[in-house]
Amino acid sequence: MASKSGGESSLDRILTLEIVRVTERAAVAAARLRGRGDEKEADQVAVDAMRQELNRLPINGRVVIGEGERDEAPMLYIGEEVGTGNGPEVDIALDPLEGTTICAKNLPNSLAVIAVAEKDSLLYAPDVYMEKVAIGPGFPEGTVALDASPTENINAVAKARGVSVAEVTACILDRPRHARMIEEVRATGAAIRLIGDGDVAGVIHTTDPDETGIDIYMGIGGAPEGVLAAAALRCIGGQMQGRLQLNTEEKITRARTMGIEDPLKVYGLEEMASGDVVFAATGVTDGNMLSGVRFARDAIVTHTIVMRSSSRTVREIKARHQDLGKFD
Ligand code: VTB
Repeated sequence: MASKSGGESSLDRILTLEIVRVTERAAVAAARLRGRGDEKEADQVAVDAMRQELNRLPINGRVVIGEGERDEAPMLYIGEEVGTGNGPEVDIALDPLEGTTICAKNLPNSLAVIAVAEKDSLLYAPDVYMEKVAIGPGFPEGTVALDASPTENINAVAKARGVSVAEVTACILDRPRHARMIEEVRATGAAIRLIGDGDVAGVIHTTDPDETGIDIYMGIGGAPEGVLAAAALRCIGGQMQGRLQLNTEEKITRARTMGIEDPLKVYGLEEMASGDVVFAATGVTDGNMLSGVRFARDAIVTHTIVMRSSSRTVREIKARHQDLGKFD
């Protein structure tokens, strides 16, 4: 069996490069619809493209975080089997277009995202909200926690970095549900980067504050996006906690059928994504870390970050695709 701490793993290292094609292809498809105001269509073309490419991968894959339940998502639904069927059994979390609204409005940081993990190593999160807090690598373990207040978390980050609170920037989704949190964070003297969507990118941005200007992510976003972000942090490093928002009997029951017994549980990084995992994200629109797809006269240029938890290698792949027919 695969080891959980590096070393041997059922994931083939070749996959680390193979999955780049999957997000590249989804990103190119979605990028053609950037700024057209049609979120549904942009999502649909990204799903189609990702699925086609995914089915070429030499894996025995099962979608565990996908476009939704089978009856609501015709493709890449939870439980769908993908890949050629010849290869390791793996779990897949994906979001062919994370930030559909961002893409439709041609705003920064929409991505095509996938994580491929050893079987049974990703949290099977229902499609509910998740409360999240995340920081990048280089902090003492336990610097931030969901049970701490936003003020305490901001102060802890400032203290650990040896800077004043005024030099800390928190990334928060711009939603009415965050009004109190936003007020509290501003009262500390910290700055806030409000984002319209795209909290997978928001969490990843904490891993490179010099580049992105973001030190901490906090607030309530989608649970599937939480698992994807956790998979990314397992590879780059960083800390994250998540708590599902199971606030109705119906949600608690649904979660129980997915194996979640304690509705109030705080999940650490390793509990959301354990074992070996590879993660890739290609920029659709320009962003703080990744450039969006460029349509040049004779080529399509994509920018992807791809990484693997067992080796902690983080690669950036800027690809110039000259055979444009392959995207048809
Ligand atoms: C966030 C955001 C996503 O969903 O997770 C958000 O990062 C949460 O849901 O891009 P609400 O929009 O209901 O607040 C997305 O917007 C994608 O669905």
